[in-house]
Amino acid sequence: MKKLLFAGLALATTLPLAARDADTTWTPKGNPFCTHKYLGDPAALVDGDRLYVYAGHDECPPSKNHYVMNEWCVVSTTDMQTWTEHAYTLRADAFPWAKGEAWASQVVKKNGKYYWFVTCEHRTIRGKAIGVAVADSPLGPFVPQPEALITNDMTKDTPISWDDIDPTVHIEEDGTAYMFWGNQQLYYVKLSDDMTRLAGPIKPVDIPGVWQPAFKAGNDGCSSYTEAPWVHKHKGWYYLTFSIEFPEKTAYAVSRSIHGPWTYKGILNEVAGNSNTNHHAIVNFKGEWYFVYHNGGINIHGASYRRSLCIDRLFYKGKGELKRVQMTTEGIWGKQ
Ligand code: FUB
Repeated sequence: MKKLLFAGLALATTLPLAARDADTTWTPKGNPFCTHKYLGDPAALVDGDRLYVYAGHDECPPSKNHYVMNEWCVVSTTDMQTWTEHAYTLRADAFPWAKGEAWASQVVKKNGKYYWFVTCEHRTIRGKAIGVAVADSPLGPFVPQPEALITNDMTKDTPISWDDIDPTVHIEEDGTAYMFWGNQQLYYVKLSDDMTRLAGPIKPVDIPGVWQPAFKAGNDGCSSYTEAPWVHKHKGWYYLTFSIEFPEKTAYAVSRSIHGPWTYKGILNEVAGNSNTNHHAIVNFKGEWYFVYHNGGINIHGASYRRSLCIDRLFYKGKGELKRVQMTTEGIWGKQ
């Protein structure tokens, strides 16, 4: 196990320390908090006394500007101070139906099993698709299911081939799971009890005040939905957070039911430094709420296609409202 003790952000550079056969530990001093590797699209899971953050590996060379993403990585902590990047990675080409491209993902736990929902380019059906891999441990090994759950030919609300991306799964108290996803158009569907099949029709999600192609009538003066949904529940309110516009901000809507109706509440997080995307996760860990996100802030070469993980606090105002996130360099490690 390698120990990295960063003396400060001045040392935050791309260190060649991410050996695949060994865990790597370090103690962050601020945001971005993981600086030895470019990672984007964070998804958070609390299991036992550990917080896991699953993220896509941005491998785009500094001379290029497009996504090069072949695998997802896992970092975790028990105290927010000491972090570990685990040797285990899940590769997009491990999915038999996928051509590659490890876009956004999320891991959820149900009945003692772990389900890693992923976005990849489909091998035979043009466009992005969503699939799932299953494991007995949060660190795998995850076994990819043979077929994709959602393919581009199943959704017709946009003409684009990348509308089926960014899965996020919310599990109700009774165990019923719903998956939300989508670029430009937000969709949701009920999942089967074993989480590996659809258990109902795909439905578009209407958020009045947020423009999506299927809801053209509401276009006047609306923000436009882009991607990256996340659903969580707090004190009887469902919070649906998602990226709007481009470059992206995170916005949110609330409801008393997972099925809506959703009330748009506006911006939660502004454009994140040096990144055109604003992918996030919201998680409660040991009694505190956190906003996990990416920016392009690694010195050197950080950018929209070489993103890095950040964490700041999330606060509720009450009555279904959130305080706007304050992105900070100190993150959760400096004075609040
Ligand atoms: O990482 C590729 C894509 O960028 C994700 O799927 C989107 O959410 C955006 O972050």
